[in-house]
Amino acid sequence: MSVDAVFAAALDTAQRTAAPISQLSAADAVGLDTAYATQHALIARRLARGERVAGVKLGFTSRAKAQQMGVHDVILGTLTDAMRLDDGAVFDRRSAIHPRVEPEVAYLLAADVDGTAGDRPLSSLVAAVAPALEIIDSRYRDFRFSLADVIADNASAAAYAIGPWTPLNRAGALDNRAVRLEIDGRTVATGSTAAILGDPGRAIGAAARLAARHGFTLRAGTVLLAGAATAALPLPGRGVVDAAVARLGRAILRTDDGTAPGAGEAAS
Ligand code: 0L1
Ligand code: MG
Repeated sequence: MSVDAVFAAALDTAQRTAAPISQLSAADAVGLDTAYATQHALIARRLARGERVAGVKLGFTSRAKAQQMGVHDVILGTLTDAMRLDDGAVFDRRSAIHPRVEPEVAYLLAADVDGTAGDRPLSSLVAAVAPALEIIDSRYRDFRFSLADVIADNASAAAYAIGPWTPLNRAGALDNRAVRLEIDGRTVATGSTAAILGDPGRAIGAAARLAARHGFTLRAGTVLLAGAATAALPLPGRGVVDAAVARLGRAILRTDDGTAPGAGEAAS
């Protein structure tokens, strides 16, 4: 078996059993080409089980997060239909290792996007925009990884929910919208869409560039998660998570870890 197939099998098992593994790069020097080849092999395993590609996601789009991780470029991951939660649906916390949640902006692609997208107007590439929530879950122990590790691990993608779509021509400028993340009605993080590459519209060109370089295909009708507008926060065992983007709306998901409501709370 090739090295990417071996890594992909280990990551696949870690995701399916919610059991963390050691970093790949601890055992081997992994380059970016091998990392993306591993991600493609990992997704091929999911497609062989009947999942379908639903889009892509960008990671490390905020300067603060990129600096924190010591990286200088964004990364691309693959979304499948099995990761998609209906707006307001329940995510089974037990299916993940140490999930975190972050508020995002999602784009619905209006056209197939290739490496020239950075030179084309956004209006020719995007049909609609929406608030979104992404659940990330590193398959590596303690959420620790190198850049190659996290690319191989599909940019930590676990699940996502998308709120109501607004046609792009009615959405207005998106470069500095207030974003609020709430858990059980309490604001736990605030930020701005400006944290996403300075303007989330730049996500299309960035995704197109990485897609052309690393063998992804961005199809009309699929989704791009542009990146996080705040830091990612630990996903509670039970609760309601809400991402609000000013004048765009909210995306909502619920979590459940199988415990009875109120379990673990101090008796009053
Ligand atoms: O969606 C993201 O920004 C996550 C990218 C991977 C890094 C991480 O797991 O924090
Ligand atoms: Mg994200």
